[in-house]
Amino acid sequence: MNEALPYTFGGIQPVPLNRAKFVILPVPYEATVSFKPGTRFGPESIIFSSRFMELYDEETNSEPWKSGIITLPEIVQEIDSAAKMMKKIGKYAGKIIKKDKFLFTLGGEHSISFPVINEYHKKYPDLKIIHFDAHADLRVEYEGSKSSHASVMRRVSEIGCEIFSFGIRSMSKEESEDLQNLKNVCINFAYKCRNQDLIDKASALPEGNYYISIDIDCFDPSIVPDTGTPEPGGLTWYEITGFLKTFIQNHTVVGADLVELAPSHHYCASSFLAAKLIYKIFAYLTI
Ligand SMILES: [Mn+2]
Repeated sequence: MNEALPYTFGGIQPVPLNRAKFVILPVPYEATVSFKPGTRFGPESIIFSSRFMELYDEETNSEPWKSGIITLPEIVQEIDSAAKMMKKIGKYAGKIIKKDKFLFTLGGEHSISFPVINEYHKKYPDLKIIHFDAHADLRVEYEGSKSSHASVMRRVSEIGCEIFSFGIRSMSKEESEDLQNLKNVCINFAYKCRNQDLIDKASALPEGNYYISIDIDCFDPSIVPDTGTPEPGGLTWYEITGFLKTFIQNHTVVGADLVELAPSHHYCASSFLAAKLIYKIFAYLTI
């Protein structure tokens, strides 16, 4: 029994970078929130909760922590400039990606995904995106910002990545019209992502190198109320983990992020779910 529980993801004792398969990068960035604030507290709440998870995964009979998980210090927010912050995230992420690590970035608002995906795209020109979200995030710009959380998948589409979005149930008329011309974006609306239908879609996706971006608001608000814009009609734990298990078993996944958790307080179920979902992904990647 350890006498001290480290303040790291999973409460795991730090290992040197060369012995770690997984790297957690906390990015508590929040600048372009449109409804309920608080995503800047997402990473610390996920890490706090993760320290109380079981490190044995019963579903896969595995112990993902043995592959080596390290938690990096958080990236300090650049308050004056979104562009400066995006550049800083890209620089940090790029260093880890070059070392062939599986980078798992914790937001913060969804805009932080773009600089990380951009770095992965430099390494994997065929990079494809699995995007779980209530929102399409395809706006050209939002409230005058091209780096808004509501524009992140538009930016990703512009660099040429193929995007497969799941759980979408909120978008503007303009986004819907633009979708006709966005040939590299495939939207799976929430009402078509129910139960086994969603899991069946996982094995049908094309081969390639994938990055998974999870906006926590893809879950139904009855399961995850702690997010900036909770939309009714969301997905369940078993729908999303079922998809991820099947998808990861049949595809190559090189990086991931989880964003938009806006915790009410430290002990809530939303933060614990986020922590456990990340650890599940590590379990699926190691079996
Ligand atoms: Mn969203």
